[in-house]
Amino acid sequence: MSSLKTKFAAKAVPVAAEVKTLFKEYGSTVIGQVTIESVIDGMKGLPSLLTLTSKLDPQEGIRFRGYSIPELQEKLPKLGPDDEPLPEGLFYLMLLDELPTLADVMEIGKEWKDRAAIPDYVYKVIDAMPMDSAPMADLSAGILALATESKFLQAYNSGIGKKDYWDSTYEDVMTLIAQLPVIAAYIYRKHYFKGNVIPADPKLDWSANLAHMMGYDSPEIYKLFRMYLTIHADHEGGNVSAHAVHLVASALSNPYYSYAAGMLGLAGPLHGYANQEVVAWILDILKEMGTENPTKQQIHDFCEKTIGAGRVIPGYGHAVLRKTDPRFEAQCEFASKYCKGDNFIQVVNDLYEIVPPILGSLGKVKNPWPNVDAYSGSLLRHYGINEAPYYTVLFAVSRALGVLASLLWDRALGLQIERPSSFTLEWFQEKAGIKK
Ligand code: HAX
Repeated sequence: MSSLKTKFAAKAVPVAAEVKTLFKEYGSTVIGQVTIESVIDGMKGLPSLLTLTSKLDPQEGIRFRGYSIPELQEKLPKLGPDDEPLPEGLFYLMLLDELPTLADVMEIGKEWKDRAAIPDYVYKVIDAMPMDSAPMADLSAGILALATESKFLQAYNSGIGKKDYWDSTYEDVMTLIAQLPVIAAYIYRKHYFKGNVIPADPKLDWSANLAHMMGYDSPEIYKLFRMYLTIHADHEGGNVSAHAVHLVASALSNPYYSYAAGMLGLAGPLHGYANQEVVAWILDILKEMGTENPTKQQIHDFCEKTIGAGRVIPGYGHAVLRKTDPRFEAQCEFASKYCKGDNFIQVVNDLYEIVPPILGSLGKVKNPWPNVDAYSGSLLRHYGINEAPYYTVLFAVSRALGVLASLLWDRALGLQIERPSSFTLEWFQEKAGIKK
């Protein structure tokens, strides 16, 4: 057994006992109130999920096992003093609730390299997808093809008992995370480089290898990928992608099915697709104004036009956050260090000044501040990755770390099938006292 697996097994037993006590002895404790508004407004803020890996505070932003993004940048192991943390370390932290050493992180990196082989038929499935299929559809198809390899599925079919579910889930989670950069890079090269595939470099870490297999090699872009894959990893349990993974997995679907389902939620414009929409929308501004350097007034007018057309400004707003997303700030800091003089990034920075007052003036937008997706595409463009329809795939690779760490915990805690109740309109109207 790998030391990560041994440590997880040791950690999971007492935590599972705590959850059991909570359920058995304190199950009737009231923790919230369900209102008609909660239901119609998409259950926002309703305390209804148990997620250990991270918690989103509306005023402060995300904390992974209690650590903010700036704290992680300081405390997680890096390959050099001026580098970004390795996402392998964040995975360790989310799984074990302990900060890893560099040796712990290197061990995970090695385990992922050892598990990264992809069966040939998976590539054939991806190749069979038409060239105009969205890269996220290719990703989903590739992941579903991989599901035939699921150790959980095999173990379940062989009749293992509930208490052992976590063991084969661990195997799937680690293998899937290991395989994702290879599949993601394959999809990128298929769509944009005539299928001219670049093999992995065994000397590189998980993030740098993804950049390398996509065709981008420089110390700076490796740093960008380490940061990108760290900050997108998790956003507690209620966001669409994490919740969908948890929901589908609660039916004991294997990790491949569950992850693919969640990523199809990530592919929606109100979620991770926003990272590509932001870039497409800024390109529309530049095209309409006929310049690479629009004035603030021109940007302002375009924003008003977007709102006037009944559309949302992509990259702005959030269902839970009520301030500038710390993931936006981390990317902004990266850009100010490494991407000086970039016109496109200047537009992103100008938007940060222009959009919040416009959204604020509408009087209905709960959060006029930028989210993670407002910045990420412009950084990728800076390094020549201009293919916006692909961007959500990179988000999905990162999001695997959080949602699959959570799925493993779901199995270790023996969480039950999720099955809330739905009611008819008449039932709600009766409750509201409108109808008898
Ligand atoms: N531009 C214009 N209007 C906006 C807006 C924006 N960026 N954000 C919210 N609004 C509008 C809503 O559409 C809603 O209008 P109606 O009442 O007319 O329907 C109103 O303001 C109230 O919405 P809210 O309560 O503030 O926001 P929600 O919790 O309903 O939605 C969203 C949160 C993120 C979906 C929303 O802010 C939005 O559509 N943003 C743009 C898309 C985007 O950037 N998505 C990525 C979010 C982060 C993420 O998950 N990344 O993966």
